[in-house]
Amino acid sequence: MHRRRPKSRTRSPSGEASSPLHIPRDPTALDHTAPRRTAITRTAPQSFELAARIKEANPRIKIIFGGPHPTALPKESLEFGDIVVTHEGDFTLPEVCRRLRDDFENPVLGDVLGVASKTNDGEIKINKDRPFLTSEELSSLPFPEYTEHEKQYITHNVVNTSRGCPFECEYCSVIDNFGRQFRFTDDDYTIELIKYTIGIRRRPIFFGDDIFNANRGRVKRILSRILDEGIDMPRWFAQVRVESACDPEMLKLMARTGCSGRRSTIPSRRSLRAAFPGSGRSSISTSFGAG
Ligand code: B12
Ligand code: SF4
Repeated sequence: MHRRRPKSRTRSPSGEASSPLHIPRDPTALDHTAPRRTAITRTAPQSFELAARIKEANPRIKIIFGGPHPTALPKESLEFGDIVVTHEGDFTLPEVCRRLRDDFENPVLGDVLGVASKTNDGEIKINKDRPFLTSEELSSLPFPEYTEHEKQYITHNVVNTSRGCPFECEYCSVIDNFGRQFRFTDDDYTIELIKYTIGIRRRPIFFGDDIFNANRGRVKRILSRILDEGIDMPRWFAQVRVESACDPEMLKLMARTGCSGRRSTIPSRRSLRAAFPGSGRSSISTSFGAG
């Protein structure tokens, strides 16, 4: 059954009715109305169409793209927007906004790591990458905020406690976006983030970590704390490698804390053999059969 969506027409903070596109009248307004578009490959065409419509309405507006797709193909995104933030945007986007505040028409971006941009003459510049955030930096990021409007659409709360993946499946875009170095939030931060997320709106949790069990000791510690602290977890899901099947203790902790589903990567045979010489078809079937 489809739930009816609320009408998309909304009000700006000033109370003024705005169009569903939320095109700011003042293109230099770098508040939440400034067009910043995320794109994965599946949604890139819609993002590009939206960008084209915004530019048509007001060509002075600067459009900033980010996300896995613009990171992989920045030049393509620059056909529709002005700036691409590649890889992680946590530190790069605030820096780009500072540069736009300094000079909106001709921002100096040449020295900002993790940026691709187009000059007013159409020249494309792709800067060097910004180093990935460390575990300490990830553990100091503010928790995600949602407007009341956004909260209405939450069907699952996505909680991210790590980035990157130490494996290298050739079909996967994670390495390109977040790198091979596995970085993760510390235990205290992770527990607080989980509690905070449950408080936003009680919905099932999807851990967006590409590989939730990459550090099994850490996951066991966190799940044990959830039990010890009596955190009332909603149903939760995570993406794990089939190797979790080799760890009954972890599977039990997952089940006891309310895990009701795992999306398992079936790695390429090459990467599986390199990482776990003993694993293979039997561990895959154990993983799907367990829990
Ligand atoms: C959670 C998730 C989902 C959830 C989303 C639920 C939700 N409400 O958020 C669900 C299950 C619905 C989902 C569905 C799909 N997903 Co998905 N998903 C993820 C996952 C696991 C986590 C996303 C996340 O929160 N990441 C954490 C944040 C911090 O990272 P991020 O979004 O990349 O953002 C950072 C940077 O990219 C950048 N950034 C991102 N956007 C922007 C925007 C601006 C302006 C700036 C400056 C920076 C910036 O800054 C951020 C902070 O550093 C990712 C894998 C991953 N690890 O990212 C896959 C992933 C995004 N999904 C992917 C895919 C393919 C899909 C589907 C197409 C699958 C399918 N076949 O149906 C669908 C598409 C859904 C749709 N919209 O049409 C791919 C995209 C690959 C690609 N080439 O683009 C990914 C990367 C997984 C993978 N490795 O293949 N997904
Ligand atoms: S294990 Fe998963 S996240 Fe890591 S490279 Fe393979 S498919 Fe990508």
